[in-house]
Amino acid sequence: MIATRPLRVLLAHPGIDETGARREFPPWGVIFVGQALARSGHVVQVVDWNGEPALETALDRQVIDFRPDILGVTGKWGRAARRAERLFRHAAAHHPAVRRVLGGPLAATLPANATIAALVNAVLPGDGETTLLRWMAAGMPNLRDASPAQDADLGACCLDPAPLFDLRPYVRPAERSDLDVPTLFVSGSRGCVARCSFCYTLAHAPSGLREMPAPLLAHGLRGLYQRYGVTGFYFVDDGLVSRARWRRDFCQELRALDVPLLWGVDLRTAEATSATLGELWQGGCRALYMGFETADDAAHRGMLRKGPTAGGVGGALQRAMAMGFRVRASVVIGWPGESRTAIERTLAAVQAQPGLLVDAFRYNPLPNTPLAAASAPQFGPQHVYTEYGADAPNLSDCSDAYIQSAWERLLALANARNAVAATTLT
Ligand code: B12
Ligand code: SF4
Repeated sequence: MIATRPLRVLLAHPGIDETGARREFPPWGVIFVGQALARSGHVVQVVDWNGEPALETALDRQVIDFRPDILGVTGKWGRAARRAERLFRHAAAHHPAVRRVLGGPLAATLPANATIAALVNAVLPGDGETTLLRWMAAGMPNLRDASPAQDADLGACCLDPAPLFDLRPYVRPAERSDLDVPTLFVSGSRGCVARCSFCYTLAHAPSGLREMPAPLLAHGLRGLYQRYGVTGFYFVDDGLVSRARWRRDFCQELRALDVPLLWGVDLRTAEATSATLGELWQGGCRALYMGFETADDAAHRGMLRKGPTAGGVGGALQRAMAMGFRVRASVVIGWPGESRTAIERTLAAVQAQPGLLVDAFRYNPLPNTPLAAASAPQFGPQHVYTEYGADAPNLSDCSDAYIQSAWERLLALANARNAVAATTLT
């Protein structure tokens, strides 16, 4: 997989903030892609443009200083899509010799009519480490319908990207991680074991979960502790601890380390048995992100295809909180055909769990996901700009006015909860 000559590749995360340059989440996607390209002899520059107001000027500067052959950008729905589009539009108009590539979650869920699709030479879904190298080796052709690559060697990922990228600005007192120690957000896997009908992972990583080898990951965390003094890690992964054997190995590796590390991770409610929770706790896990989605357990098993949860979804959250985990849950209203009664039940269920931190969402139909198969094609070329919030289309059985008021109540609840939690952090 070697291109004819070393190429110069500028890899950018466009970020989501228009100003502020906040450094909270390292752009792991382009970091790992950059590592793979560098290992293959290419010359790489990785930039995080979160909070950069003058994206176009920043790109001009990189083109003059770094002289890239390729501009690769991580694509995600919402503000990130808008910012990626700005970069591609400017590059196409002012630096047409630079080949333009869109990767990341947006590449797997990109509507064919999206404005951004016409501004790039290639759309590469799945693992960028392999898909980008293959595209380069093929002579950088125009390419739209690539199938998602799922063959990156996760044993070659390195959690410390120095000197390619500096993680120091991302070590923070962890407002979002819910760990009370200096924390880094890290990534240790790809894909997910589950098949939820509304989720991008089916399109992005259809073959399921792949983890970094447990000893390598534990060793990587120890290295980050040594270099940056971080004692907390939050995994941004979708399903890192789903497989029992890997989870056991990882927890064992962490217990065997000579440094006390705390960590947090996403956990499916269906997996939150007392035994699994106990195992995670023993391994130093203290914070969990769980998909509550709706209080309607039948919808969980049916429409959402999330599988059965022992004692119901609310029961799983309670179990985890009772053991001492700090739990944050994604709560979604506006599911297709959802009734007012169902939404009120969800709001009441969240209200009834005072210790629960809440991420509030409105359902947004993503193309290439089973639940959106019927609805997604009807939206226009700007659909990729929608957040899972106030501007999401209303596919429920309720009026726009009711959805708006329910959304405001959910947001108020989430903000109040999360503000209280933030003040408890040291
Ligand atoms: C951290 C995170 C955030 C952070 C900020 C991220 C940032 N730095 O800007 C916060 C909390 C702010 C956030 C917010 C939102 N997020 Co978010 N977030 C994530 C999360 C958890 C981790 C991203 C990550 O680092 N992954 C690890 C790396 C290794 O994976 P990766 O980025 O996919 O990269 C690989 C490939 O995609 C590819 N690749 C990546 N970049 C490139 C570039 C090129 C050129 C190529 C070829 C390949 C390539 O190669 C990489 C290595 O294999 C993901 C879920 C996830 N696990 O990925 C969701 C996710 C990206 N978020 C998502 C969404 C929807 C949102 C929101 C819109 C939700 C909302 N409130 O409405 C908001 C708004 C964000 C926005 N408008 O951009 C969706 C995106 C769906 C989609 N199809 O676009 C995801 C996938 C979650 C989900 N399950 O739905 N998010
Ligand atoms: S468990 Fe989460 S990441 Fe996995 S398929 Fe379901 S919603 Fe997606």
